[in-house]
Amino acid sequence: MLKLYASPGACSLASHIVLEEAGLPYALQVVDARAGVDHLQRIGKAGLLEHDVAGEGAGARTGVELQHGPPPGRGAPRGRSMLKLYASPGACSLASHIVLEEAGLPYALQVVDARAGETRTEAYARINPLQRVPALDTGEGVLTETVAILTWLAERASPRLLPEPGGLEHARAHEWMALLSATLHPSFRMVFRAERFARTPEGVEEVRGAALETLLDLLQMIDGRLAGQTFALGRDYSVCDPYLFVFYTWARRAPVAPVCPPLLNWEAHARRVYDRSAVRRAMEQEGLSPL
Ligand SMILES: N[C@@H](CCC(=O)N[C@@H](CS)C(=O)NCC(=O)O)C(=O)O
Repeated sequence: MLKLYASPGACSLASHIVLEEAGLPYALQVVDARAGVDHLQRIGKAGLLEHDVAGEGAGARTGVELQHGPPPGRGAPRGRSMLKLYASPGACSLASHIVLEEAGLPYALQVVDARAGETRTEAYARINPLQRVPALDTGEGVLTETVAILTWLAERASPRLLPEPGGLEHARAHEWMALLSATLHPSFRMVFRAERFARTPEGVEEVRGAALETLLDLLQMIDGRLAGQTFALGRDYSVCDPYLFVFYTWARRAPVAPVCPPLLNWEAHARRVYDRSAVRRAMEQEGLSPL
């Protein structure tokens, strides 16, 4: 029997609705996030305890072309089906860049240096209105968001860099990617870009300090999840691994590194990932120092 842990009106409502749509039997366990404690209260028939909806009628690397500077825009001449990745050195876009190298697909790399403000140009806003990297021009349309790009590339790589859809492993891969994209990345952002979240110059250090505490907890939680694992999903390398690798390199930067406890499992994982020639090639192309 499936069991969904959900808080009223929280993001878990989406999963709850889909369980109802899917017509699968499940139990709903309410864990009220606003109450600050887990109520472990079951809802179903009378006050809504276990809910069974059954019967209620019920988703050969061939080369990289390096380009630098602000993007020329959509009308620029290029090979019709050539992929083009917009990436900033050492940014989260490095994960997509590594996967392009792994996948052996021909692509062009367009460096859009976020630190130099190149993501904030009008030309780049035409590629990604959010003015963030990565963006991947697939030839059929521009894809943004790392999770979408990694998934798209993983399905075109040979061998595939994601488990077959339908099983728990496939969902586990998405669990990793969502954790990194939606929880870990914003946490790093609040530390590295605290000035964008503080209302006053004096508030910057307060924001950074509070964000750093949350970030350190998260980093240690992820380190724990990697214990005994060769790669994120166990023995098989997947797109989750280069994505984890990028955040490991971020954890080695100030102001995180000086206060971060050792992340021994993650470090060993990062070394295994770094052993792959695709990772070294991508880092070299971005002008990054070796691990
Ligand atoms: N949710 C997006 C986040 C992308 C993102 O925040 N990219 C950063 C680099 S790591 C960026 O482009 N920053 C430019 C800026 O903030 O000006 C994803 O996962 O792709």
